[in-house]
Amino acid sequence: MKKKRYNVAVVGATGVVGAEMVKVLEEREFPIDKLLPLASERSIGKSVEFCGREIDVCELTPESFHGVDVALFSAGGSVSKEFAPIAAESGAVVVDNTSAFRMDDDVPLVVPEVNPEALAGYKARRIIANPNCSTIQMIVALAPLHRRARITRIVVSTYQSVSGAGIRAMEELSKQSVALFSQGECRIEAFPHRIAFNCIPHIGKFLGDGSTEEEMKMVNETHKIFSDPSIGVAATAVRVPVFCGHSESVNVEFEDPIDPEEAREILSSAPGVEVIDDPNLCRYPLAIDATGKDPVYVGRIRRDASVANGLAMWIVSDNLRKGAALNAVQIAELLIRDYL
Ligand code: L14
Repeated sequence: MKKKRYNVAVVGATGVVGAEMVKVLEEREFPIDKLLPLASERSIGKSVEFCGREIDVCELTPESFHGVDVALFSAGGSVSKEFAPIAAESGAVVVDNTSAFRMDDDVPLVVPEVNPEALAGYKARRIIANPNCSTIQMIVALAPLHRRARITRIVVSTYQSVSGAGIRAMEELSKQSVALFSQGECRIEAFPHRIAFNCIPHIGKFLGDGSTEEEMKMVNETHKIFSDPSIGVAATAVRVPVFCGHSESVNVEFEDPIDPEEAREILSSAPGVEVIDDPNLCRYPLAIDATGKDPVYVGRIRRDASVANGLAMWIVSDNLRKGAALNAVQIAELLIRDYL
């Protein structure tokens, strides 16, 4: 018989994404029997608020997962590498928000609006990977256009907020901003350079070829989710002094002709997408408007006349919601609907 309620663990519950996961689970009324917030020893004594109750955070140990049906992980790649297989072994299905397993052939990488069918592959290891925030919002907006006219090449530059890098990174942006206005000391810890009033073209480690990890994630994950490694993807990932919400300038080349009006129409009825595109009224997507919201916002849709079938657009979403917590919870929703 189908279970009606599930025991759900959130690993990294005291982090920025973990807290958002707990919030999204509550908002969407995920059918939870027991919520189990897990974190490292440092967070013991803390609690999370869930459905009007305070729930104590428990220390993550190999024994944490007995009786857990679904485990959402967002405590960093090394924690996932160590504990996700243990959770799976204990009988839970893991939805992992880190990059630990994304490119493993036997782990599905899922964006529910785009490739829900891939979820079936979870049975091999009982692990499902949640893509990178910048990949998710780009692919939610591009998938409906890809279905219509087939994408051959994508050139993307990101304008990524600091919240993806955690609470300390958010505090660093505030503190530096205050310091710069008051001749205080400007400490640099969370990023390689000062982030206040600056743009840093460096997210993740540099790889041997001059690109960064974040950029290569966008390339490789796009290929995997679209099941098409032939799509050209050129990405530049930039950190900007924005607290929440990633923005992306995206130029797309298609096999078949597609004009801006048709793209606008397709995107207007696409799941998870909202078009905001009225330049005459200064209406286009903005990170500050996307914060706390679910959709992927698309605007500035126009022809890219530098190639045969080209479009340019501006894609914005809350990196903590659709880019992380919301997508993970949507995966869990599909999982219980179809498999648990
Ligand atoms: O791949 O630093 O999930 O903003 C998400 C946060 C990569 C880094 C991922 C950041 C990470 C990113």
